[in-house]
Amino acid sequence: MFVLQRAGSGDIRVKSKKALLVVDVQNDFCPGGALGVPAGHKIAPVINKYIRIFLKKKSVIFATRDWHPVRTKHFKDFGGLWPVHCIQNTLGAAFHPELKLPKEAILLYKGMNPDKDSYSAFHAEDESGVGLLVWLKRLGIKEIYIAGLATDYCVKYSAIDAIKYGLKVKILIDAVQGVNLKPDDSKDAIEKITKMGAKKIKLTDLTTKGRK
Ligand code: VGL
Ligand code: ZN
Repeated sequence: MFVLQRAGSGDIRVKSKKALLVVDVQNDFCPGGALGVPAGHKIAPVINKYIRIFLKKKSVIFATRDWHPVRTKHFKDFGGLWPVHCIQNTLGAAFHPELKLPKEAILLYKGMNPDKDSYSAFHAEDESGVGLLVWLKRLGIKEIYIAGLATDYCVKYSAIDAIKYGLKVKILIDAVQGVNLKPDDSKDAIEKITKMGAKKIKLTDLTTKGRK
């Protein structure tokens, strides 16, 4: 067992080679937010169930937040694709109130570079600047379960990177939602990452008796 001591929050007792990655479940990506995904908030209770399963197994849980400065090329006003969203330390950038993250979760931030779009959680880092890949290596994680927002951006690029880095990838199909700038974007994203080797799973695959 690997015990990681953390200042200010729970120690992490990692007994498992599997990790849960909760991507960008933030107010601005939920209905009413600056870039609201229509059913964004509906995945929070489902993710909470996954969180309880992973906690029970002493698996590590990561949660990313899109965390932008006021000026960034990511925003339409400065040449990018998106309306202003997830500005650092605003309510829009806060986790959705229904998401119940445990104190042991490792929080990661991304999108701070004003000159770049960065969607993948592998561009995210913790408050000390330690990135996701370093964390995964430290903890010996071989397999990552991905949930969150948005299917066609951060979830997609995180999955692609995870596969490139040699991890086994599971997409929690009942716990992701997409932006769909084009109507089929999320469907295409899932198709692409499953072709690359990610597997789709849902809650009952983990809770049904007789599982391996
Ligand atoms: C995202 C659009 C803009 C994401 C971030 O995290 O999926 N999408 N910024
Ligand atoms: Zn963003």
